[in-house]
Amino acid sequence: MSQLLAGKTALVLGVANKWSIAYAIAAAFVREGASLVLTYQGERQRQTVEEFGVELKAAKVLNCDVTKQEELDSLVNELKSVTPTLDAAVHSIAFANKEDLSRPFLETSRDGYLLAQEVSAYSLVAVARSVAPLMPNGGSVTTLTYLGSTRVVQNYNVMGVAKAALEASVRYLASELGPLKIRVNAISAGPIKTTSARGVRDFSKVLDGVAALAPLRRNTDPAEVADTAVFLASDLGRGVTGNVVFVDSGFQIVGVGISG
Ligand code: 1JT
Repeated sequence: MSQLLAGKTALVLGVANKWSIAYAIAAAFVREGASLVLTYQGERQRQTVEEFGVELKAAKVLNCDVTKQEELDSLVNELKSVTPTLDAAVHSIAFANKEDLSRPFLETSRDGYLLAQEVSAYSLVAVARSVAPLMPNGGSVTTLTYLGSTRVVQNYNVMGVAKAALEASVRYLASELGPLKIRVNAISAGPIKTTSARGVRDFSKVLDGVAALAPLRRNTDPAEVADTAVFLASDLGRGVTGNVVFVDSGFQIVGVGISG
């Protein structure tokens, strides 16, 4: 397109497979001229992500489980040997137990709640702390969120609470990292049929309901989310920090809708 990220190096965490939002973002970053470092979580995903690394001509593909501080520390060390500085980081990571996305929220276990918070919200703080020293010229950190953070969305439950913490973390991080010229933002994507979402009960009905009511009368394409991630990581986004940018066909503005 227009090489919006020419000369920039980006770290993308959260590629698991072809349907991952992080994969669409990595592909768009490469299209715009960025050099990539990808991470995978554990041996099970190693081969898949390494293949994407070859396809996308990534400078490096590294292991990183964001719940382990020592893995984040070694990620930083390995990053230093790949690139002197980093310009952008994309955090596209979330997890909750499947039963916590179907049982009543009231039944959420202590462990399930803490797990969702650790993987889906605290990890952004840990990643930002790790990458900030690699951004001496400033940079951009972008995470992915969902409307269930501020509205009650059936079944989203413990993930909604984790995304609320994630969005608040974006604001506090943006405030503290702003003086270092590091911007921190979230993209709130409309529902997308990723592998994570496939396990969610009645997800196809959610997609149909959203497409019927959204101003654009369709669902969200991962490529649209990726293009907004390009904007935020690029110089075009230089004045934007601490924000939640909705890429959801406009669904979030609708109060009472009449479908059809
Ligand atoms: C996780 C999952 C995080 C699914 C997610 C997610 N963020 C968005 N989705 C998709 C989704 C899910 C529901 C929904 C709308 C979108 C699954 C596993 C762990 C993390 O409800 C209408 C439930």
